[in-house]
Amino acid sequence: MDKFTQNYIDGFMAGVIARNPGEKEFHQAVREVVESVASYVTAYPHLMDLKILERMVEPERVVMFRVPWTDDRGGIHINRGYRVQMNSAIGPYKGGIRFHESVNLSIMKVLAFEQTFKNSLTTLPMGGAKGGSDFNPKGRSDAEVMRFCQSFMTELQRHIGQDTDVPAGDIGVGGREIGYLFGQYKRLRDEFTGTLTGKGLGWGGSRLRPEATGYGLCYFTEQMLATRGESFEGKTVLVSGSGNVAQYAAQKAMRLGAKVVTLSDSNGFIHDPDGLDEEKMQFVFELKNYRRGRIREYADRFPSATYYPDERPWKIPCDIALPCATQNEIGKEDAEHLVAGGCRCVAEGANMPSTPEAIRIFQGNGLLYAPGKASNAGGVATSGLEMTQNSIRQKWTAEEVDAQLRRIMSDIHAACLKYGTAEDGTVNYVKGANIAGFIKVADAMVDQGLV
Ligand code: NDP
Ligand code: 2IT
Repeated sequence: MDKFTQNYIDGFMAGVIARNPGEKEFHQAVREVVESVASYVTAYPHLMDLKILERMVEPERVVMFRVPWTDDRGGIHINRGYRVQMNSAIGPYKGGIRFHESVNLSIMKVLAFEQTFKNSLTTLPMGGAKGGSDFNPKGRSDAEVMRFCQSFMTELQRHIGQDTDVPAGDIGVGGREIGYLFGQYKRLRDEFTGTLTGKGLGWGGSRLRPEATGYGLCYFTEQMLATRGESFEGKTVLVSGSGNVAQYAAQKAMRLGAKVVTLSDSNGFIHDPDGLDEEKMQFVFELKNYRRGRIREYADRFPSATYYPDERPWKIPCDIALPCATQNEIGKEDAEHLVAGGCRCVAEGANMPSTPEAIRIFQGNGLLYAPGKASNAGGVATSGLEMTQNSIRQKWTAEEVDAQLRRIMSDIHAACLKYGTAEDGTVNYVKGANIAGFIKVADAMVDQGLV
């Protein structure tokens, strides 16, 4: 990198850190993007003159609000709600809602920032946003979750709409929560529109939206493996998490011929050397989605599996790792274990699961490595397809949605190759995804003037 570009990055990051003190996750996410796109920006000086990057790191709007609710015994709780509307240059704001005790403004800004580039990569017209609350749904009754969702939506509904901002699920927000949120939105606004995605199949949801993030991740991984003449067939795969993304990533990898040997939650992981099969998957769906149990129960049910409390799956030897739980779940040592265990491909189902040190280890050892904004974009892409179906008041078949999802993941992969292939033929998917995502948003911002 030339000295001018390096100085540009240093100066830019100093400004971001000064303006957003203490938000270390946000600094990390911005640095990764800026390091990827700086050469492009300095090569097109109008982007510097128009301060396009400076505008991109400043959310268009941030809403923070009080969410009061009562538990089943009448006790009063106060949580904090957020919606970060980051960028609307290429479409209405779009992004998930997360309910987890770790939610704070910095995490929301990171996810909204990442979402802007991810949504751009999908080829669909969607801007970037993220929302959520530090509410912890674990151990809460359905009635408590419903009252929380209703209180959350009572404020959020002022800020969203089918052509303004369209939320969806994320950690802690699945079909049950989207139902309660939609019900309250409809009641307060008196309109039945596609303002949320991930809706139930009988009331506006798209076929394959629940499956889309995990399936899309596997379609993207297939494309990565194909660049080296490989496939999922016969490969040993580690999956972390056991929620929405993990379940369908595991199911698809298994159906594509891989042996999936791990799943996890925040308490530990299970290792099943025999691999998952359809019966074991059904048990996991039922355990996690209906009984809301813990992954340790898998090892009670299937004697081929061992449960490891307080550990992550990354020490188990594998060919492919699909982290599908949460941010920063693969640190430096975990990455070293993966490399030592023979791993050749890491594709992220979660958002930012690998730390910058871990990514350097993957890239330094020649692994195929895909950042979540490219490899997990199938979820929001299918949300975009749900928006289209809602607008035209039609419902596509699973085959139609699946074909579109495959095409979109393939287009994202092609965009990563276009902008990320080095002269020696190696592919830097981080650089490719960041530049491809950036160009479309930047061009739209240039066209639309100083807003
Ligand atoms: P779920 O809530 O369905 O599942 C989350 C899973 O990750 C659970 O197994 C959970 O375990 C585990 N997990 C959550 N937080 C932690 C933590 N701090 N440490 C260890 N494990 C943790 O969420 P999703 O499957 O929807 O989301 C998973 C990831 O995928 C997130 O990064 C999300 O942003 C990303 N993503 C989701 C999309 C979607 O469409 N849903 C689309 C694109 C990305 P536990 O039960 O113990 O909390
Ligand atoms: O991180 C993500 O892309 C999501 N949680 C899905 C967002 C969406 O609008 O479907």
